Amino acid sequence: MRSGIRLYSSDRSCREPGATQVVPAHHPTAHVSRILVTGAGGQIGSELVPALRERYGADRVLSTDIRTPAPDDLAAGPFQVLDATDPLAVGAAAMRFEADCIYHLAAILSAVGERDPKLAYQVNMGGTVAVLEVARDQGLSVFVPSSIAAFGPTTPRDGTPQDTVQRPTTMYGVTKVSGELLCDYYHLRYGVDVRGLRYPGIVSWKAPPGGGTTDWAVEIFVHAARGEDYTCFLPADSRLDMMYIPDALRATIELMEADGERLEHRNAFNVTAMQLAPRDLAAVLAERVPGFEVHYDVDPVRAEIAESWPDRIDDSAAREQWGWASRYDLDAMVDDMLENLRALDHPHSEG
Ligand code: NAD
Ligand code: AKB
Repeated sequence: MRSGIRLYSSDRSCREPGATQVVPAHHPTAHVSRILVTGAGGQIGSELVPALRERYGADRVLSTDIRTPAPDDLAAGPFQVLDATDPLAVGAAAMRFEADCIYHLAAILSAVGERDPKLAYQVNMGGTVAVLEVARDQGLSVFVPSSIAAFGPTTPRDGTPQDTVQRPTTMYGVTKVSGELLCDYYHLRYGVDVRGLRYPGIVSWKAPPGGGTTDWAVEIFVHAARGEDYTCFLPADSRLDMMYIPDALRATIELMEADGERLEHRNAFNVTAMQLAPRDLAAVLAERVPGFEVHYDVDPVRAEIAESWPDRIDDSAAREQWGWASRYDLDAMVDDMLENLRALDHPHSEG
């Protein structure tokens, strides 16, 4: 059990001030968090920040990114332009905001990372080290997401265990494994309460995805909601783990609120909700959108990346150690995605 060799015990996870609609309260002892979120303008951050604000209070969550958000998002709570790879700037922002927790989302994703591996290395490793150093210095807790990309072609593909071979073949994956190890090191060596999830591909409707291999699973919905056919860049049978954003947000907050003493693992937990290939989603969408068709124009780079990732990861460690369970299955996700996208005036599209 890894926690048995912990050098210090300074668990300062983000505890809730009171029950909200996002996740049920776990802790009777209210510890009111002040949270700094890096990379907050991305696919996950643009939904995690509102969820955190709903739970902890709008003025207790500082949204930061290198990009300035849209005016509506700016009005919703505090925002600061912040380069997550600059430790002095991150440290000053955390100090000024009196943060006790950082959710570190700033990253370059897999497809963009293969186009510019040096940038992926600089942002992903530079950002993670900067945030961990600030956390060590100021005694903050930290959430650092990993990914199914932390696995590689020599990893067992079906029922991928929590602890297994991790030899990824993308720069993104290399930074994710290195990030997991660094997070474990800062926990063991300095007692930093750092936790992480290996997110699968995240399906969401609010913000476009940021340049990953699983982006097709968002783009296909945007096209279907507009009544347009979709041309997919992965092969029809390329199956990967996926999760709908409400489950991803809940997993994130539940992990950060979990009792640290129960966590044998920390960086990072396998979590999944469903396994999807383009063919599967195409079939379910065609049932709901008459005439909807998916065509294939396979991008060999992204197809090879997808081929190197597992088909189905085993998330039993998360289930056992902090009670993780997904709620959205394929049908529930499809209905909710279509409803939300159709309600938008101009559904985004990267496709
Ligand atoms: P995204 O690409 O949509 O957003 C990343 C954000 O980081 C962007 O808003 C970008 O402007 C910002 N950013 C880039 N460089 C920065 C820097 N130097 N300083 C500050 N901000 C910077 O990514 P996402 O999908 O929201 O992913 C968030 C985290 O979750 C990442 O660590 C990613 O690896 C992980 N993850 C995402 C998925 C997914 O399907 N979305 C799956 C697995 C893991
Ligand atoms: C990507 O495709 O790069 C991300 C991920 C699974 O980490 N969505």
